[in-house]
Amino acid sequence: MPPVPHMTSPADPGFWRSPLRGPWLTSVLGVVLLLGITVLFVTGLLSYAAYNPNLSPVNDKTPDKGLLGFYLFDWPTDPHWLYRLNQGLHVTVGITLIPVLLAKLWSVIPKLFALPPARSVGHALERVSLLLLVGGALFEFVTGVLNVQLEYLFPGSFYPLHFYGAWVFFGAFAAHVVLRLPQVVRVLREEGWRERLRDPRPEPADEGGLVAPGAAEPTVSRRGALGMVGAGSALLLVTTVGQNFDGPLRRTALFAPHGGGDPGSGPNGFQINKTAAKVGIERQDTGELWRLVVSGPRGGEDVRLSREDLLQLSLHSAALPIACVEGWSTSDQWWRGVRLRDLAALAGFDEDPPGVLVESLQRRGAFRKAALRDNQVRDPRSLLALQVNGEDLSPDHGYPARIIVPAAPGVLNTKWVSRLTFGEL
Ligand SMILES: Nc1nc2c(c(=O)[nH]1)N[C@H]1C(S)=C(S)[C@@H](COP(=O)(O)O)O[C@H]1N2
Ligand SMILES: [Mo]
Repeated sequence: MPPVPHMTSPADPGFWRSPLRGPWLTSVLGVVLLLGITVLFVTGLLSYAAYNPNLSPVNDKTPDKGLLGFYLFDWPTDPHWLYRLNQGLHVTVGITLIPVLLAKLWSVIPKLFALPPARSVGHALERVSLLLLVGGALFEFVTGVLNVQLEYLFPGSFYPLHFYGAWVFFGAFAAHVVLRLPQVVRVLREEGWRERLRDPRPEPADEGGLVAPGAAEPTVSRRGALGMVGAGSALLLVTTVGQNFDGPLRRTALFAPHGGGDPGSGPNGFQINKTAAKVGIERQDTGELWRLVVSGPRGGEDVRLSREDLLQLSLHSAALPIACVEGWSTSDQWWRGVRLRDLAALAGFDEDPPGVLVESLQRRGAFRKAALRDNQVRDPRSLLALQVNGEDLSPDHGYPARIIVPAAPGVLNTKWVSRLTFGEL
């Protein structure tokens, strides 16, 4: 039958003809998103706390996080894989949910175009909240994916964007869940899974207007449609999750950033995003003339140490991963170096060492400075590492010295360290 000419506007219910659309399909996808987005929100907030944003303005330039930062707490150093797990979950779940999110948006798209724009004040408010919901979801997923893919497209501004966006999105999301959950429970109870999956016919007409009045003949079953969404998610999962490991598994992470190229094998053969060359670290900066400057706050003398001097100090080992906010991480590596708390003692803090401001000799690009909290300085596994896996650090891993702290986000593990200032935070 040729299309009826006057049924061409998306605002017309007859425009949308898929027999699959209906409350049941939307509810199933909604339940998956409810679980997944809750994981994203919780791991996202934790990730932000892990970044020591309260030690601003060094770590974080989010202005007036004020009320939204109410929950911030001192990020612990145990278990040492805490950030690795948290961020692995955040990024992996986020990427895996993309097909589900798109399917969910597809399932309700007729509503986006429905006219009149508002039938009542209540209806108008609901539609505004849906705009925040859809806009917020797209914004969070797009900024998240861009950040993961392009290695901090917006280093300074990603955190505030993604953080504020998360709160707006989650507010609208929570309201949406409260409003819709009763209906979801009812629809899923009444319709039953098996029957609905098998039944190729449209769902019974609904008040919300999701079911197409003039539905076309089915070309794919609900089982097939959900199967395709699931297959899409599974494909993203298996091509993403490998970035949480080293070696051959990492090579299965097709979409993971490969900024530093192949790290090769050997003691220093684990993931590198930013190479020394990329951030302009020159050989002479890290050679004989390099000194670590350690200072305390009270106008005392700075202590200047060469790499030889550091190697004469008491050296300790710790097995710790690097785990980036982008969701990739390494397995535990054996780091060896000087304890941060021993360096604090050199700066005059024999007991109860305070936090420290770490500065790199790097002159351009982001992450040249990071602030660590007192609990991080005190942990005996927190090191100014000089070696890794039994060999000197490679230039790309931060030679002559880098920070490594248990359970901390990678961005706090400053490479090419040149100065430690204790107690000024
Ligand atoms: N000086 C300096 N240290 C740095 C960085 C940097 O860009 N410059 N990147 C940080 C980030 S974001 C991570 S995840 C870890 C590991 O990064 P890499 O893969 O570039 O070694 O190092 C951190 N230390
Ligand atoms: Mo990172």
